[in-house]
This record gives sequence, structure tokens and C-alpha cells, in this order.
Amino acid sequence: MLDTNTTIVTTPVSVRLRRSPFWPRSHAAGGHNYTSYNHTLIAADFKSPEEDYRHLKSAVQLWDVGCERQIELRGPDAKRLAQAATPRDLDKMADDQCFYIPTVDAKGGMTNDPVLIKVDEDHYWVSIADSDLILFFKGVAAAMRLDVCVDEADVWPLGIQGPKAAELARRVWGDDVMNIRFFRHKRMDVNGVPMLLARSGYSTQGGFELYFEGRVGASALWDQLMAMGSDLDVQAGSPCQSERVESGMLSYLSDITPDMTPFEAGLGKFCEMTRDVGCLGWRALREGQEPMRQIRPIEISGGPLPPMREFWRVVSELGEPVGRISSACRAWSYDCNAAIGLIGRSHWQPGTKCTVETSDGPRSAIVRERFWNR
Ligand code: THG
Repeated sequence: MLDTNTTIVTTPVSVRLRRSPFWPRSHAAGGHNYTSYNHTLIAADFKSPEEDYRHLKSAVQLWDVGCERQIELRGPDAKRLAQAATPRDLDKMADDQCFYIPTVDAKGGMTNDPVLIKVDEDHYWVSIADSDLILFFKGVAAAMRLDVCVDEADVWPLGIQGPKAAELARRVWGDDVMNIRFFRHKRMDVNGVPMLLARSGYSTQGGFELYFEGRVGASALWDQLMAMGSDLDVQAGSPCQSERVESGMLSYLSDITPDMTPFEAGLGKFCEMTRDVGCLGWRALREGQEPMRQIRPIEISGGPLPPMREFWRVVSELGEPVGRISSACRAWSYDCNAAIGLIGRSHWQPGTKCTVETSDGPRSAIVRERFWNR
């Protein structure tokens, strides 16, 4: 059945839309409903959205998330340049750490929400969401006359996600993988080449991301993972909309838009506001620490929702507009509709009732205390 919710590209065309080295295997495994992310193809579905979701929550999946492109910052000023983009304090970053960072412009507006990986001293990767953040880094590096090279690295993340991901990784790389803590990384031997394996990923089901370098050997590695995990029911998958909404994992340009601050996005805990860390937007952010609107989990009543192609308005019980829904989906495990809303201060208290104007008509909804998988 065709899911018209996510169909953008059914047949990958042109070299302008890039493909990761895992694309041939992922596509052969049934990837469809492609969309583009960082000018790179990514499949939204394999079986059906519900089957993919249930499988992710019970087994292990390989995700071609090569579209999470890596901006490489390399040189004596690499850290300074990374810090110019984010209010998160990079002095607190350990040598083997990955940091989820809000990035902002000089006015405090969000430009991306990448994962920053400290590869080495003076060497970072910025694993970006869907915006051309590389231009910010190139511009700032030039304007500040920094001693740093800014390039896109030939590195393509492969996600290994799900409750059985740890067992699969252990079989392939040994017991050492069990010592990698959440958002830390370690070099692992990938058929003779050392590559970074991090305990991270865009789900709350547990798992790893392998930062695969180059293109050679990608299919062989994919086949090896599939063979070694066959009794674990390993299957191809990709970031799961329902699972990530239940978990409150935000998506840049859906839930986070460039007019929002990290505080509005609920990412204030990643902002160091007691001292200026060297972030270009720091002064502007200082004014915005008490936002008038913020991301909230919203439960929308009734049966499955129509596909979302635009923001849905949220209105109060009196009919005044109080916010927007940016992502909504069926949360099958909870037998309800889970959504991410941006809600005004007067109506964001848990338990507040509201109406969501879906494309199929109004539905009653309620502001929740927490996201579902938390
Ligand atoms: N992995 C990597 N790169 C990425 C993503 C990823 N780049 C694009 C996109 N995803 C960036 N967005 C997110 C959003 C949430 C998280 C990671 C990247 C995430 N958050 C954790 C959570 O919410 O539980 C923990 C954050 C923390 O505590 O540090 O994982 O998925 N490589």
C-alpha cells in the first residue's frame, strides 16, 4: 500500500540527490517512500509504518542514515569554531564524547540540532540535521580568520537500533562494545579499518551508530551484520516517525524552525548561560531564557490521523489560537495519537485541554506532562 504521507521520491533520480554507500543494500531490502535530507536520499518505510515500528521496538534494525552528513572541522581553531555555533559548553566534552547541540545564529535562532563528535584533539564532526550548516561554519571561519579546515567528510553513519542492537554489535565487534556508554564512542575494527562506533541513535530503543568512512566495503559490512543477526531478526529500517514522536525526539524544520530559540525547543538544558562560552548567539539568547511558547507533548483524541503536510493550528477551549502541531502520528503501543506541539505559555500546563485543527477537521487534545517513551 502506498503511504502518501511521506512519498516524495519513489525512484531515486539524478546525482544531485546523493546516496550513501549503504543505499544499494538498503534499497534492495525494500526501502521506499524516499525523502531528501541534507541533499541525500533517505527511505521512510520498509514494510508498513506500523510493522516497521513494532519491529524496531522488539528486534534490531540497520538504518542507512548517511543523510546525517558530517561537517568536518579540523585544525587548531576547530573547537573555537564549533563553540561559535552553540551555547553548549564544549569545555565539558570528553575526548570520546558525542554532544547533542542546539546551534544558533547571532540572533539566537536555531540553525540546526546536530550531534557533535569529538574525533580527536582539533578534529570534530558535526553530524547535521537538515540544513546547510556548513555555510555558517565556512563564513564564520573566514570572517574570524580561524585556522581551521571546514569540509564535508566522506563519512556515512549506519544506525544499529533496537533492543537487540547491543547483542548484534557484541557479536560483530566483541565484548568491548558493551563498555561504550551513552553518547560515547570507541574505535572498532571494520574489516581492517578502524572506525568510530558510538552508542547513540535517533530512537530510544537503544543502539549504536557506526561512522563508516569512505564507500569501500559498505555492502560487505551490511551483509555481515545481516548474517550475524539473522536469528535476532535483524531487518533494514530507518528513523521511525511514530517512535521518535513518542520519544519527543525533535526534527529540525518540522518541530524546530529557524525562528525558534533553544529555550522554545525545550533544549535549555544544553545552553550554558552563566558565562559566555564564545557562542555568537549567546547575548541574544540571554534575553530569551523565559520563552512565551515551548515544545510540548500533545495527545490527540480519536482514531488514526490524516497525513500532515502543514502545521495544524491548536486552539484553546475558547477558540483562540494557542500554538501549532508540527508532528503527529499513531502511537500503536499506546493506542493513541502522539504529537509534538509548540504551545503558548498560557496553555502549556499539563492537563490543559485544547482543539487541534487537523486537515480532516477538529479533534480534542490534551497537553501531556511527558512524552510517551520517557
Ligand atoms: N545521530 C547522528 N546525527 C544526527 C542525528 C542522529 N543528525 C541529525 C539528527 N539526528 C539530529 N537530531 C537529534 C535529535 C535527538 C538526538 C540526536 C540527534 C538524541 N537525543 C537524545 C534524547 O533525546 O534522548 C539524547 C540527547 C542527549 O542527552 O545528549 O539522541 O540521531 N549521528
